[in-house]
Amino acid sequence: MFEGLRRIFRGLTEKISGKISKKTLTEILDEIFLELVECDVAYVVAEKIVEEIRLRYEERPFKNHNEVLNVLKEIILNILEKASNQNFINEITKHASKKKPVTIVFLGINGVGKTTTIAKIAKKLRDHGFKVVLSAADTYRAGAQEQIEYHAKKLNLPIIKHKYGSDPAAVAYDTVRYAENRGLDVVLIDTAGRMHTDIDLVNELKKIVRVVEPDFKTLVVDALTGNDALEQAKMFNEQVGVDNIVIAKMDADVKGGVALSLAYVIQKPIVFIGVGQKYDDLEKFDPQKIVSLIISEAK
Ligand SMILES: Nc1nc2c(ncn2[C@@H]2O[C@H](COP(=O)(O)OP(=O)(O)OP(=O)(O)O)[C@@H](O)[C@H]2O)c(=O)[nH]1
Ligand SMILES: [Mg+2]
Repeated sequence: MFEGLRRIFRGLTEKISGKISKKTLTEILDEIFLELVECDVAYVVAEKIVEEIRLRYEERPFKNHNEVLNVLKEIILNILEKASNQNFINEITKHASKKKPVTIVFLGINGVGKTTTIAKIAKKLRDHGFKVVLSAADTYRAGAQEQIEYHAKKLNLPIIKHKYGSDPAAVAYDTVRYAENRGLDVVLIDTAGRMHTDIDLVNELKKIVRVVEPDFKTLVVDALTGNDALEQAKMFNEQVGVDNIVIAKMDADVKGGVALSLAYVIQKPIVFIGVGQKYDDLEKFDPQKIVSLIISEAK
């Protein structure tokens, strides 16, 4: 994870510790800008990083490695912290104390990791003592129901499903009723992956949202899709509304820019990152930890 960004900042640290001319600084920063963009850092975010470094250097040239590292850490932390802080489990606890069940609809394009993320979150909630039910509201993709049923069995959780081709909003609605009747705490609603440009499927999502009025609309994006993840987040937010975000497949992404881009541009809570295919491969999004992965002393 984050190897690309780590390499860029290591190189940069070497180049700007010590006295350099304004012209050299500009050349170095131009190069860094392009490297950042190649690592999936959105244009505006790369620009922000480079300008911050320039300002800080012009205020006071960096004397040594340590000074550079401290400034870079501060800049990156500021960007990551734009994703407002939200402790997912605390948030669910808070909601559940007022109204049960807490309902969460998962959104995202095909194959990003929605169903896997639901299973991981279901396990986490179950382990925290919440009574969880899964909703197989992907009635569209062949094999989708069997996939989420498999997780329900493995995790020993109830699941509500209808036939393939049936109305996903009806499945979601039935799951909420089921939870209400049994006093369950949390409903996790799986949905069919859809391109954000597919109007019919987006309308179907809107219908689910109208019918169940979820407490959270959680967008799942795939770290490997780079800048497209940002476009997806913008579109889903405009079309359906997004309350918080999970970045899946961080483990498979060597670049790392997507976390910076989403945090800075979308400014919604990033609640988890997916770091593998197993149930426990879901970590809290921790800006401090990410900064220490990205900015580290060369070894
Ligand atoms: N390495 C890695 N793989 C993941 C992660 N999350 C999901 N996957 C894998 O990504 C693939 C797609 O995951 P799904 O959960 O089926 O994705 P989906 O969004 O539900 O897909 P559709 O239902 O087809 O839209 C599977 O092979 C998962 O095992 C992750 O954090 N890391
Ligand atoms: Mg799925």
